[in-house]
Amino acid sequence: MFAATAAADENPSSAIVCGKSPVATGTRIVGGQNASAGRWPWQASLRQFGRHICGASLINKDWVLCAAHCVGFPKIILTVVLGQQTQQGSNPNEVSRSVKLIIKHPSYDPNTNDNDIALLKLSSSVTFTDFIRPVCLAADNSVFHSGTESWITGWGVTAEGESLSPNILQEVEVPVIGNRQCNCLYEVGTITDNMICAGLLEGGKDSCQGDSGGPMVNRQNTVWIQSGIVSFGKGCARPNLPGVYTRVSRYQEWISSHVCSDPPGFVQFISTGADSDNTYSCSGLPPLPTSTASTSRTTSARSSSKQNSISYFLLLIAILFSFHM
Ligand code: 4AZ
Repeated sequence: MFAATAAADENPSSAIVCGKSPVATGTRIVGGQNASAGRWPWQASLRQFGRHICGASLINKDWVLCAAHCVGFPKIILTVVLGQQTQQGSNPNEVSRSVKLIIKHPSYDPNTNDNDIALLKLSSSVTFTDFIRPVCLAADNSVFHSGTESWITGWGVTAEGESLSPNILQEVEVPVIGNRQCNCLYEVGTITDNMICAGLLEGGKDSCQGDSGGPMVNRQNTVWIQSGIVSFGKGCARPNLPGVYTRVSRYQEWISSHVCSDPPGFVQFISTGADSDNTYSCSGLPPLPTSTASTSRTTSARSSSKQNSISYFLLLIAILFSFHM
């Protein structure tokens, strides 16, 4: 009895422990700040020949979530490092694993960045500590309204065009920008339902090269829920060009189909009130998905069928008239 409890505490299920940061409070990431050790215990560094190439996030004891565009390399040259605060120097809490399996989403499209998601299985399980813990994942019925405050973390460069990465993990807070508005800011059609945008319209805060694959998270009560995976953007921190993230909630089924033992914690993220994005419009966007819009669409469908009847009637008159001639 005692032994069973102790064993359960040593390796508790990911769905129960997910998303709890032992560091209560705290902003390269562009425009961010140094993160304190242990604040983002799911943050992983994906390394190629020992060099940081991308971020990733721990979702249970055996798997990290990453971007498909990060894993174009053979698994033999990749390692996943967890529990790090700095890229260089000694990290007493650091644990490193090689990669046993890479599962890229079968519908990943490198041209459009659609479905930019991949799962990496670690060579052996990790033990959770205050510095190594899984994040919760946004369940498929999650809703993120425009303005929802989100945090992104990573060792990516701190300015567009820079080549040197920061040593200390960076964090930055940015609001969600709804898909309608984000489509208007990029070219309409660029932002699919599998993506979620976040950033400041005035620019200055963003993810950047080297942050790819890493998590965007949102706090709900006491747990952190991953809503996005750093995917792409036009430059970094430019005004009116927010960062674009893979929308994690669209992949609950896909993730669950591959990660079977110790299932990750899927948590529904709820936004309350009205979403200002629903009334956002620009040319080229489909009609507003509001009830008035759907009513007017029904009306216009009805009126167009009425117009059709009139046309047929006139055509019939014309045919009858031509017979009389
Ligand atoms: C990159 O090159 C990259 N501002 C990642 C994120 C963003 C831009 C570029 C978003 O990995």
